[in-house]
Formats: sequence, structure tokens, C-alpha cells
Amino acid sequence: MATPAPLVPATTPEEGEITVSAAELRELRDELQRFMMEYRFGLQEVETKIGILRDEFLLTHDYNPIEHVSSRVKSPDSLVEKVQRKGIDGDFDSIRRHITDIAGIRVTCSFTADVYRLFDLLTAQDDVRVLQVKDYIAEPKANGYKSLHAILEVPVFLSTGRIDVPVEVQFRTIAMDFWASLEHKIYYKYATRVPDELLESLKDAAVTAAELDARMERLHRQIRGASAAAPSAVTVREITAVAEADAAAPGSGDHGVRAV
Ligand code: 0O2
Repeated sequence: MATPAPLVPATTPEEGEITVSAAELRELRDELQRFMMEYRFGLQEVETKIGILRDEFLLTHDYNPIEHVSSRVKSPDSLVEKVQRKGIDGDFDSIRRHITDIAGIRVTCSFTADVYRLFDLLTAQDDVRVLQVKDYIAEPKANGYKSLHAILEVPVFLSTGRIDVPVEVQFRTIAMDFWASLEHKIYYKYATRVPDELLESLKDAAVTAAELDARMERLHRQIRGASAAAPSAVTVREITAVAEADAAAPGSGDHGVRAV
């Protein structure tokens, strides 16, 4: 079988101009559909896992740690933009290797303790492989952004056999989510040139959101008693140590695990 055309051509003969035959275009469309399908299935697997944890938690503990879950597969436009921004080769194999957030899920939890608890429960499953963890709750970004990001790899079984699909899962609290969605809107409204005073106000708002999280969590613990776990990034640290040991072991992949 002929190698499919790259999604993003390496060079364009004229500024912004490429020539593609109708057959090549059809082939590219089919290849893109197959490529995106894998990520859709990966998303479905992780969504099912999260749904099961939520339902079981509710039944067993009479408590739902998840406020809401949203998911998306990156749009082709956003994928092409990322390939160009990262300067990676535009063929499907290269994109598969380098871009790990094509499938993304956001899990919004009630409290920070729930964020870590869900992360622990999901990553303890033996068909889930942790490729990377970025704990922006333990170490918020300079602008105030907080969330726990994990790139998880899950198996998907197709008629042609097993494939392992990376899925980015972002865990955050309602307050972190509120802050991030406002910051995202401001960032786009000002086309990335946000006035300094607005940046400062956003940082203040992130501190206020964190205070609210801590306060609500204390109240929740008072109401629920000892059964409500306190927030802890400890297990994340342990997972990081394991993944780093894995990465150092001969024959292991080069999946970096950052932060915590
Ligand atoms: P979308 O549409 O949400 O997917 P990169 O993925 O290379 O651009 P990096 O540093 O490798 O960036 O990934 P990181 O830090 O894990 O962040 C990726 C995603 O986290 C972003 O996806 C956002 O969803 C979210 N995020 C990270 N930093 C911020 C922030 O400062 N503010 C807000 N509101 N969200 C943030 P995308 O691809 O940007 O968009």
C-alpha cells in the first residue's frame, strides 16, 4: 500500500499553496478519519472507566466526587496548528508519536481531595499506563492556572488487533475550572496580549479560588467526617517515581513524567 500523504505538508512550493489530486485528497480524508477514530475510541474507553467509578462511588459511598465530565477530540485545524507550532513532521506516524492530547477529557470534581482520589483510582487500573503527569495543583503555573494533567494510554481492540491510545485527562475542581474558563476567554479576547493589570487581577482571582476550595473542603469534612479524605499529592509522587524508574530501565520508552 502506498504511504498516505502527510496531514501537514513539509514545504509548500508557493506561499500557502499546494497542489493535490482528487484521489490524493480522498485518500487523505480516509486516512484522517481512521486516525481520528482511534482517538474517539480511546476517549470512550476512559469515559467508561470514569463513569463506572462515579456510579460505583455513588452506590458504595453515597457520594459523587465528580461534578461533570467533558471530552473532545482535537479538531483537524487545531491539530495542524499544533503540528506547525511544535515543528514536528506532518505525517500521521510522527503526529501519533509526538502529540498526546488529540483525545482529551476534563473531569471536574467537587474538591481537591477528589481530584487526587480519582486520579489514583483511574491510574491504579492495570490496563491504564501513565505516560506523563503534570501537577499544576501542587505547582500552579505562573498565571495562576491549576489542574492535574495526566497522559494515560489505554488499549483499544479493533478488528485488526490491539492499539494503545494516549488520552489526556485534566482533573480540576469547580473553582479551578471556573478560573480556567474565564482566563481562556480573556486570553482569546485580547489575542494573547492581555493587559498587565488584568493579568494581576487573574492571579488574585486564582488565589481567591484556591481559598474558596480550601474553605469548602474544610466544611465538607466537617459535614462528612473522617470519610472525606484530605487532599494529597502523595500518590502522584509515587507514580512519578515509578514512571521515572521505568523510563530509566533498559528497553523502556522515553515517556517523560514531569512535575508534582
Ligand atoms: P485545548 O483546546 O484545551 O486542548 P501544549 O499541549 O504543547 O500546547 P503543554 O505545555 O504541553 O502545552 O501542555 P499542558 O501544560 O499540559 O497544557 C495543555 C492544556 O492544558 C491546554 O490545552 C489547556 O486545555 C490547558 N491549559 C494549560 N495551561 C493553561 C492556562 O494557563 N490556562 C488555561 N485556561 N488552560 C490551560 P490547549 O491545547 O491549549 O487547548
